[in-house]
Amino acid sequence: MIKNDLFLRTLNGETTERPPVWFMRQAGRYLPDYMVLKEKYSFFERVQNPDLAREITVMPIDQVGVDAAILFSDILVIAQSLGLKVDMVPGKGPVLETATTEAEVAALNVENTEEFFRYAAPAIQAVKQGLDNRVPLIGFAGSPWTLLCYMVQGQGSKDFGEAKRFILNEPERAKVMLEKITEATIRYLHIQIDAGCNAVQIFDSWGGMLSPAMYDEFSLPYMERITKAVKDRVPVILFAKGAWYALDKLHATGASALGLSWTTSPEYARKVCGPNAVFQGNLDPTTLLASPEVVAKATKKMIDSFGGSNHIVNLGHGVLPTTSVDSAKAFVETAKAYRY
Ligand code: 1CP
Repeated sequence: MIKNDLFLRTLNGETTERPPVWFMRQAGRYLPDYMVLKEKYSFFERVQNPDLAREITVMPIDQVGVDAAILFSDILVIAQSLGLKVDMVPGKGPVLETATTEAEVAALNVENTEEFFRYAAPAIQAVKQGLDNRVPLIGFAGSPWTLLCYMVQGQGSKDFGEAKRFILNEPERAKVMLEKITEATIRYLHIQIDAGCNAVQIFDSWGGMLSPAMYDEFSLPYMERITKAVKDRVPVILFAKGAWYALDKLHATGASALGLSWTTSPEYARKVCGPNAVFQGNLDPTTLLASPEVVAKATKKMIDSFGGSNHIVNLGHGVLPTTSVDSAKAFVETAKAYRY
């Protein structure tokens, strides 16, 4: 039994005394103790070594007091498992081998998934020990479209122009790739759930870069397949950043909650999905650059705007590396002091 199960009860649609709170990207990025580990070990050592994965994943529980942990890993592990090299270049971000030709896409190897992720169960079990049933553990993956963005572009981008060019010029090949990413992702999520993850989130970080029609064709069907494959085992949260136009369809997948970015109003989301939908979000992450007093006020206002219950307090995207620990704490403490 998990002692603080506020997050799981909210995902289950239950009315709780206050909203649970956690941060997207809480396990890396801004905590000073993480920065020390970042200097000492490579990114994939931090992901794959059980002791490091445990220390980093548990850190925000001990230091900031959030109501859920998210496994320390990255969405790009699926590109690796499919056979593409991924380098985390300090100061630059990820640089990947790409797959765009027919032969390169054909070579992406779904059958390698279990072999590649043999490190994951020991890492997750170590994290679960470190959590000692205090709070639930969230597993995660990227959406197939967001993965394709990196696997075609080879790095982050403001517009993912190469990825867009690829799906426009080679839609059928793109769909073969999206199918393979979907299959590998479902297998990986089952590994995470088998090892003890209590919920999973799918990050469609670049979903909102697609037009509504393109979203229906290149992202939604794959998000839906993943959700249907695991939702009877654990609650699923779908976060499609900026894809406000797809909320009704994402809700219809049977996901337990939908993440909202800060450009989507809670009023609009409620109107589209109904009073029983559970939402997660959605404070603008730059708000946390302000003083703790300003953060506390903005957080309370944001919680009020969700209208009471069926809400998981979070940011509208990942916490920024320049966030101060005091402002992060003000966000968490405001949610914890709130009463419906
Ligand atoms: O060594 C480092 O600290 C490198 C920075 C870093 C970290 C801490 C990267 C490289 N990934 C991560 C961990 C990570 N990534 C987590 C778990 C830990 C945490 O809570 O921070 C999660 C959930 C992710 C998810 C992720 N990776 C997303 C989806 C969420 C989002 O922010 O939109 C995306 C798009 C990535 C790709 C990625 N990995 C790393 C970077 C710098 C990026 C962004 C690249 C870009 O587009 O510019």
